[in-house]
Amino acid sequence: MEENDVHPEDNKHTKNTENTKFPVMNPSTIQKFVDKLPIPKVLKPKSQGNEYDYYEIEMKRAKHKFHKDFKETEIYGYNGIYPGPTIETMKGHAVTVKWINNLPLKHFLPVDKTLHGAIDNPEVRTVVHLHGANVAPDSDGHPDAWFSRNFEYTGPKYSRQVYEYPNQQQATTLWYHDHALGATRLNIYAGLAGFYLIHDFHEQSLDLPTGKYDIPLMIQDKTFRTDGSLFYPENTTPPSSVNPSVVRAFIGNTMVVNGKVWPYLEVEPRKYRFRMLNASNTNGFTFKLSNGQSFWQISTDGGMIDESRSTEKFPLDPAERLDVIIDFSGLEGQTITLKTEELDLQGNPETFKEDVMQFRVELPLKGEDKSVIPEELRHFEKLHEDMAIKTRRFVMTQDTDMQGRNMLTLNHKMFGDPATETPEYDSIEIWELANPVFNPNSPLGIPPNISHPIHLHLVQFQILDRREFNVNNFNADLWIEKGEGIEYKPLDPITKGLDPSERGWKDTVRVEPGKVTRIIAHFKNFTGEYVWHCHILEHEDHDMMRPLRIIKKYCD
Ligand SMILES: [Cu+2]
Repeated sequence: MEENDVHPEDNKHTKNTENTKFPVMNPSTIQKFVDKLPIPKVLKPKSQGNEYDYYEIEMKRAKHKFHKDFKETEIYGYNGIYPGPTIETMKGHAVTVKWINNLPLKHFLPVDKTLHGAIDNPEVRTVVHLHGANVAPDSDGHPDAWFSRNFEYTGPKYSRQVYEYPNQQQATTLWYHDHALGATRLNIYAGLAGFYLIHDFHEQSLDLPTGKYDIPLMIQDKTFRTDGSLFYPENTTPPSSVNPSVVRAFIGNTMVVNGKVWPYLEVEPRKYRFRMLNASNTNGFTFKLSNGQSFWQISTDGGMIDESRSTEKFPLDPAERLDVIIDFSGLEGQTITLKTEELDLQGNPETFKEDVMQFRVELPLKGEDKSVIPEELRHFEKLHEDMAIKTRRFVMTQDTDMQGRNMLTLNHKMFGDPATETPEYDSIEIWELANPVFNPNSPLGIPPNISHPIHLHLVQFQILDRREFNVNNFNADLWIEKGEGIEYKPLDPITKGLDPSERGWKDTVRVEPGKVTRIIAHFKNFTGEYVWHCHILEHEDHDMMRPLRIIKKYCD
């Protein structure tokens, strides 16, 4: 694996390791559950108004303590902290943020200078995307709207310093993170990610656990060197002509929650709401509890589902969110571990990453738990197939870049190719996303069974179904063109091939191997230039991203 692929220049930009290469830390040497789970602080606005609040957030290099036994680690953080500060707001109350880049010009992680956006541009470029938000294009954090320190260098789509978030959508768990073209995988891995929570009156009327009983969990896999620094691979296998070079997948060997490696949380014997976010670069996880207890799911990416549902486990791919209630009442004195059910890319069990964090039911109950798990949560407005005026079809494809490296693409198109996804304003479309399984023995070395978490900016959509097809008898071109050349397998009429946890508003969907996943979206509220892409950061940085242009309808 890439983990052994250490380059002498790896630590060039860290202070205390000049020309020294520290090996990758063996995760078995790290003591688990010795650090308290940090809860990111809610940021106070710089000024408050009736119509909007104004914030300033500065991206800074900082030192961060990932584990009590580690030395301090160099990170990039919003306001110098990781995770970044949480922004909380009410629906209908706008937020404006001046995003300031005060980062160094040279990156401390290995920069691939051949990727789109990276050629002839400063190493450290940033732009902030509020993931899942319905915002105007010039505040969306277009990957080409990047800026370097003090706005000295800016990308071709850069237009403003202060971003505006109208917050007209329902209560939900969003997250903000870096989105600079060709640098996103490094910037998010370096620490540039934080929570953004929208509340509304309906949510407040439901008596859900709130305040200190409502906790966001940012879950990421990371790998460290023995000096405590963050490890990110330099090169790919097979050898590439480029060094450092983007990798096809990054799989860390530890689990980090809210910035601590394998933390614990002391809880009262009562109900808690956890807003779970998988903010990993590549890795998807299926979560469960060590005592077999059920979670109560109350939301998907875009907000509340119609009815709460009990589930023993649920999957979360990169960028997906899901809010759950865990009821610890009656569990006094017990320790429950949040676990994953994982296989690594080679199909072996993930020895270290099966543990995520611990809940210790050790705190005394402070007053009666008056929170409830409502059966009915919110009326859910279903988008029906016959509302769609257009169907588009996409295949997760493979190509070769200018350097001869293999890459993943969407319909064999590069990010810089002219926009083809141009929905009309206020129109509803169905998108069909096919993921053929590639030959596992092919020299491409791409894991054959990987799902691509496809993310559309601007909209929350719904998943219609996910249907298996015969990958050995698939004519991709004919299918894209005419919807023919495909042999579908039968679809379960009840489940429609979906996990029960994904029935709700989504902004990111798992395009699973060997299947066609169909989504339906209403492109409304704004027109202009957005993007859609795979949220495996190593894929989006290497062209698995396309323009999404919402165009005005012309009246006759
Ligand atoms: Cu992907």
